[in-house]
Amino acid sequence: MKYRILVSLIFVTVVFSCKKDDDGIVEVPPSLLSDVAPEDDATIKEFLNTHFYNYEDFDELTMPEGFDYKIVIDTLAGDNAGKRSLMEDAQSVKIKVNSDYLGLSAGEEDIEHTLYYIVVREGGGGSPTFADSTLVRYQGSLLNGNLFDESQDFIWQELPVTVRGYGNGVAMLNAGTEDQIVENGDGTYDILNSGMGILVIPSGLAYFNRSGSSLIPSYSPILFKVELGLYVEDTDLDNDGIPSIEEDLNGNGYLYDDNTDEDSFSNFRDADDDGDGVSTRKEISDDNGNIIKPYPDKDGDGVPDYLDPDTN
Ligand SMILES: [Ca+2]
Ligand SMILES: [Ca+2]
Ligand SMILES: [Ca+2]
Ligand SMILES: [Ca+2]
Repeated sequence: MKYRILVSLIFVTVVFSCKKDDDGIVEVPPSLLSDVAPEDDATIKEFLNTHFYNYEDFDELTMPEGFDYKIVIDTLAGDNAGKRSLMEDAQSVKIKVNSDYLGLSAGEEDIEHTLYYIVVREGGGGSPTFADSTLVRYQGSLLNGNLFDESQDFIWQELPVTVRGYGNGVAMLNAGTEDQIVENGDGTYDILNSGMGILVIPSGLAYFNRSGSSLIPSYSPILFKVELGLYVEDTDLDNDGIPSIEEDLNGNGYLYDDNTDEDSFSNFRDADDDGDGVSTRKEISDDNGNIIKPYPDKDGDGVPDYLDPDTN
């Protein structure tokens, strides 16, 4: 017992004290989500209220000849002082975050975060879920405009990425449709009815105290310009027969915290979700390989076989 107390005291000292390590670098304890979330929200609102995007270029009536459909953000100042602010076009969603999601031991639960998004161009197709695969072009930057990542060509991207707010934000946009793909003759292509938007993400839905790269300081809200070309409906990333969206068992819009057998693979990447040695696909299929709905529950305990290590 004494030993356990000693161990936890050492743990507390190491994790929470400000100390100089061997390199002379001062370690700062992680800030609290509940402190950072309102600070980020104030920073983001200030940004949205003092900036605008080239919405007139996207309006058919005022679109310049040969417009390249690039989103440009600038400050509301000088000649542009009278433009419509980003805030006037912004919509938002609230997402609750626990500290353990960020690998922190602060024990904070359900800290509310606001994700802002602006639909710049309504896509002609449907909308993905946060669990789908999407064809996107994107630019990621800090609120001061410093670019940290981009893809100028369309790439396929699985939305359950590390930056949680990104997946939840892209899921608010509509994609284009395949019949509107036009080849440019140089290997690239455009999708004429793609959806376009701006996402502004608080750090608690992004990298928080981790710096995402040398270009992203800790506790940075980040911004993405996204063009959503296409998406795959009911993406099944581990090909186990259960669509990824259904592998969000606790229904919180996040896939990494659902892990029935507590192995190193979250359910959406685990082909044997309950770790009983029988694949999920086998546990939900008949002898001909057809998936049975509702999913079989042999012992009738309310837990389907594929999530129940007692049955298969
Ligand atoms: Ca989840
Ligand atoms: Ca699975
Ligand atoms: Ca299984
Ligand atoms: Ca089972």
